[in-house]
Amino acid sequence: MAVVTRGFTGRGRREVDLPPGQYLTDDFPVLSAGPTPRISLDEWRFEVADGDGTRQAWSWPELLALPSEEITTDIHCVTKWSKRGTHWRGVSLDTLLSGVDSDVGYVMAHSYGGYTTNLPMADVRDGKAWVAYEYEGEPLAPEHGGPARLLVPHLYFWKSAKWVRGLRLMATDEPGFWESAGYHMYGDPWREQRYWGD
Ligand SMILES: Nc1nc2c(c(=O)[nH]1)N[C@H]1C(S)=C(S)[C@@H](COP(=O)(O)O)O[C@H]1N2
Ligand SMILES: [Mo]
Repeated sequence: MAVVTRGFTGRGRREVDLPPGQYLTDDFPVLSAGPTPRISLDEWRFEVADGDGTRQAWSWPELLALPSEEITTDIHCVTKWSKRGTHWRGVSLDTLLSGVDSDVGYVMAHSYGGYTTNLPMADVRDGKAWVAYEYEGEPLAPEHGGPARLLVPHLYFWKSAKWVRGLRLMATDEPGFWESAGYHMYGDPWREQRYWGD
């Protein structure tokens, strides 16, 4: 049986430290389940909604006034491309969730345009998730989720909701858009959790 060493490609790109089944790309593919929604910054809001009707909302200037962070991270799409060392700027969800009960187990991210994706609360806290509004030093392009998207790079990239408009807190886990269509409820690329049953 042939032994194939996958540490390097022909072009010398490192493929070690990539999640199983992924390949590297230098492109930034656009993956959207529908048309790109256009949101005017005057009307843009990011909202955190509790089950009991409590809401907190930030306008666009209010979001920009919050402390922001620079994030350098690899990203991994379930369609098998990965991209190294992407640079973002955004507000940590630790900041946006600081007023929220830490007992809440899950959140549903909601997007302008109707997309949803579910995440455990633990996965959007402790420096693991952001509302990102810059990519490579420029305002985030509409096709990539601008004005702002979720960035949760330790999970497959479908969890990083583009055109994010808020989080709804949930006591129990519920599937979002792709999860209802067979994608994994959690989506850890390192455990190759692409679909139900993985
Ligand atoms: N609102 C919204 N967010 C979304 C999607 C989508 O269709 N709608 N696609 C997801 C998927 S499957 C991926 S891989 C990434 C793609 O982000 P990109 O288009 O910036 O590469 O966005 C995720 N977030
Ligand atoms: Mo994806």
